[in-house]
Amino acid sequence: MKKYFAESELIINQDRSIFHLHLKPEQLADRVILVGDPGRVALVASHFDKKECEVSNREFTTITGVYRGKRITVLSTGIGCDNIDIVVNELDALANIDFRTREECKLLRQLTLVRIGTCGGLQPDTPVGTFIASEKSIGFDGLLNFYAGRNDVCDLAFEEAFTRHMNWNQQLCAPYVIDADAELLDCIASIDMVRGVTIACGGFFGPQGRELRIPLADSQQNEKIESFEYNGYRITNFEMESSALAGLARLMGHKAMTCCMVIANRLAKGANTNYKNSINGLIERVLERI
Ligand code: R1P
Ligand code: URA
Repeated sequence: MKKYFAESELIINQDRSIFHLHLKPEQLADRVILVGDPGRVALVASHFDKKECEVSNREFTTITGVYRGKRITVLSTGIGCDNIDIVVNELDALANIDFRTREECKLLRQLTLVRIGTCGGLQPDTPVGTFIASEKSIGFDGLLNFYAGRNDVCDLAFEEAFTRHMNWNQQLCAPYVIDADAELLDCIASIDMVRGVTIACGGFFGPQGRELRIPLADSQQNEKIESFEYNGYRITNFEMESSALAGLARLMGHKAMTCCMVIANRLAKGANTNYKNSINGLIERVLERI
């Protein structure tokens, strides 16, 4: 029996676009670039040879166009894993649910999702300006724990080693460890990118060990993270979306990965706020390789 998705579960606007993204199924390309900042969408699309459509609602701005013969959709997610839950579920619905019948499509479409973001570097060899491709992501955000099948797609041995090393506080949600799509990673992450393990946090300050006026629950968190090693892996960077993206994509059968430019190095205590031009180098690489 085919699953039917009721009006409250799959919200479709009157113009047949999906609730938050305001996109229609035919406006979505198979190759999708996700960026946090809505302003980064125009920068990516400035490389397109042809623009097909531009749609905007809330923090979600989308342009679909063609880059050297490849049809690509670029879309902003805003900040945080909560938005990734919305974006990836709505992209999957656009690709794999028939909006007229509200049933799953007979032939499923696989999307290729690449996030281009900014991040904080955690190691001496990840200075400001480094491009880091997330081979694995550790979700501090808890999102994947709400979905069935989480244990089938996560690296449970890595989770066990990490929670033991961190002396994990049971008041926090369980961290989950998820791999990027291996084939996609090989396409995108050439020698000009460091492959690493990324922690995706549910916040920019406390969850990433930034202490302003309020003391942190664990003042040693970042030192423990920086010294963690498991099977040759060490943790390279903090951002806020890669784990939710890799995890949901894996459960849905899409290919996904994240690459970010380091704009702050937490060890050297330096930051670059003038990064908007230099991230163009990362965008050009992804457009060539996707
Ligand atoms: C925080 O400043 C934001 O920057 C990073 C984080 O993941 C978070 O979204 O990525 P973006 O530059 O893609 O937004
Ligand atoms: N984005 C983050 O989430 N953290 C940083 O330190 C920099 C960018």
